[in-house]
Parts: sequence; structure tokens; C-alpha cells
Amino acid sequence: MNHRSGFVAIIGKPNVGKSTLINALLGQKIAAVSPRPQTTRRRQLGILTRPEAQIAFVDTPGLHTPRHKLGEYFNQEAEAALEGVSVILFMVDANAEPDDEDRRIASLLKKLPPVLRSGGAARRRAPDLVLALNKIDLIPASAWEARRSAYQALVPNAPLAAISATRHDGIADLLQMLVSRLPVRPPEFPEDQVTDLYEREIVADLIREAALVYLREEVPHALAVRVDEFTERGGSTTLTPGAYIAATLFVEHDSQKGIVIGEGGGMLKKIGSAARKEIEAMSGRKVFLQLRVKVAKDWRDDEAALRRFGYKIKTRRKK
Ligand SMILES: Nc1nc2c(ncn2[C@@H]2O[C@H](COP(=O)(O)OP(=O)(O)OP(=O)(O)O)[C@@H](O)[C@H]2O)c(=O)[nH]1
Ligand SMILES: [Mg+2]
Repeated sequence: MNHRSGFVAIIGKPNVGKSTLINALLGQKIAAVSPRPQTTRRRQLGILTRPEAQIAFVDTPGLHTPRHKLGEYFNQEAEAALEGVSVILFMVDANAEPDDEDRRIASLLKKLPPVLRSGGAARRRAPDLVLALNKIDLIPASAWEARRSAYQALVPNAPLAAISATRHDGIADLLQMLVSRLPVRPPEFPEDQVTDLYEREIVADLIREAALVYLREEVPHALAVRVDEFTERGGSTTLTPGAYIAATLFVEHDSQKGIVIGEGGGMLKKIGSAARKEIEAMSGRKVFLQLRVKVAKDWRDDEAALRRFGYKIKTRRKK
């Protein structure tokens, strides 16, 4: 049997739809998605198992020019995700013209193969590059040809897939393009494994996603979520069975704390109720969710705080 398996890293600017595509491909939500850039903060696998192939998609934080240590961490995570992959799927938002960030990523990707081949991995084939133009549902037909050539010009030799991750358009063709580029190999992961994150890490992301959806510009990126308690309860006659989850939302300043809590606690309630629904859908059981808000001053520039919030940041070597 010619079973294929391998890793496909999805790389692109923030907000182009990388996590949406992974959820669409897996047919279930494992990755947080929001209208705000920088929703994804760490590498995450989405593992798709079919009879003929297993693809481990590597979701990555959108590559961008960093302004904080947290931003540097995103980029580290995204670049580290390229190691050992068979295919790099470069995703762009086809509804917008290519900009400097797209060009920067394209030139980084074109330079990659020799980098990946060095460092003792000489046996490994350089990854194939595939270009995915996402959000085609938003482009007027008259703009399509010009847009397509503008993006193709960034990576002239890469085969191109036109997709809409939200509408599932073009997804089957894309999948075929990816599978055909994987090595013939048995599956690497158990067939029922869909991701490599712990459930509580996904829960933290889903809570942050709910907050990103409701909060305005200033707060979202200043937000971190930590799950403090995650216990199964019930099953007895007195309690409904389900999971009890307590989590803390950290912000950088007192003013942001007020915004997240909202008048009479209204905002936190809205966030909690949206998050609870997502977590219940993801985990298939009833969830009791308790949220609180705390200030951790300027945590995005504080390496110790980043580590406390679960970002496994590398210490930079002194020159
Ligand atoms: N109209 C339309 N919207 C889309 C499509 N794909 C994704 N979106 C929307 O684009 C926004 C960003 O999607 P994400 O999947 O969070 O994007 P991302 O690339 O993972 O973003 P980061 O994690 O911040 O790097 C969300 O509001 C999605 O609903 C699409 O095909 N069409
Ligand atoms: Mg994402």
C-alpha cells in the first residue's frame, strides 16, 4: 500500500485564515480563530488521518514584524515549525493586495531550502512550497486574475490553490495537492489523535478567542489566559457530570481590567458564556466555567511572565 504521511506547515501573515483552514480540514475545532490578528500564539498540530494518508498540519502564529518579546516568540515558533516538514503551505489573504509583510515572508521561504538542508539534516529533501490564496469568497470576479498573478509573482514556481476556508471551497483539491507531496510512509500518530496540545491548553485558547471576539483594539493583545483548575466532577446523584474549569485572564493595566470585567461584570459574563459553549462543543461534555481577571504589568515584555503563561520562550544567546 502506498500510504503517505508527513508534516505540512501553514505559514503566512496574521489573520489570513491559517487556523480556520486547519479546523475546516479536520472537521472539528481544535484551533482558536478570531477576527483579530495574532490569535494563534504557539505551534499546534492538527492531525488528519485518512485511509491513504496522514497529514500533520502545523498551525503557526502569523509572521510579522515584532514589537514585543511576545511577538518575537511568535516568529520563533513559526520559523521553528518549518523544521522537518514535507510541505510549506504559504497562505495569503487573496482579498487584499500583497504587501511588504507578504513579500518578506515569500523571500524568507525562498531562502529556506538550503537552510533546512544544513545542520546535519542533509538526507532530508527540502520542503515543497504550495501557495494558498484564501478568502476567495470575498474577491469580486473582475479582480481575480490580477490578484492571482500578483501573489503568484511572489513565489513563481509554487503550485497555487484557490480556497475559501470558511466555505470549504477548494479544500478537497488542496488536500490532494498536499498528499501527493508527502513521502510514502506509514502513519506516525495514532489514528484518533487530532492534536498535540493538552485539552487545558486548547481551553485557554478558546477563552482567549472569546475575549478577542468581544473586546476592542486596545485590550486583545494584552491578554493572556491561564487555566488554574480543570477537574471532572459529578456523575453522582447530586451533581450533573461535567468539567469544572477555573481560569484567570491576565491584562497589563488596571484600565484594561475594568474593560474586561465590564459594567456590572457584563463583559466577563459574555466572554464566559461564549467560551463555555465553545469548550462544550470541543470536549463533548458539560462545562462549568469560572473566570477572573488579574493585572500582570507589561507581561508581554517580561520573559518570566511569558513562561508562566505557557509560552516556552527560548533565552536569547548573548553575543
Ligand atoms: N470571508 C472569509 N473569511 C475567512 C476565511 N478564512 C478565514 N476567515 C476569517 O479570517 C479571520 C482570521 O482567521 P484565523 O483563522 O484566526 O487566521 P490566522 O491566520 O490563524 O490568524 P493568526 O492566528 O492571528 O495568525 C477570522 O475572522 C476568520 O473567520 C475565508 O475563506 N473567507
Ligand atoms: Mg491562527
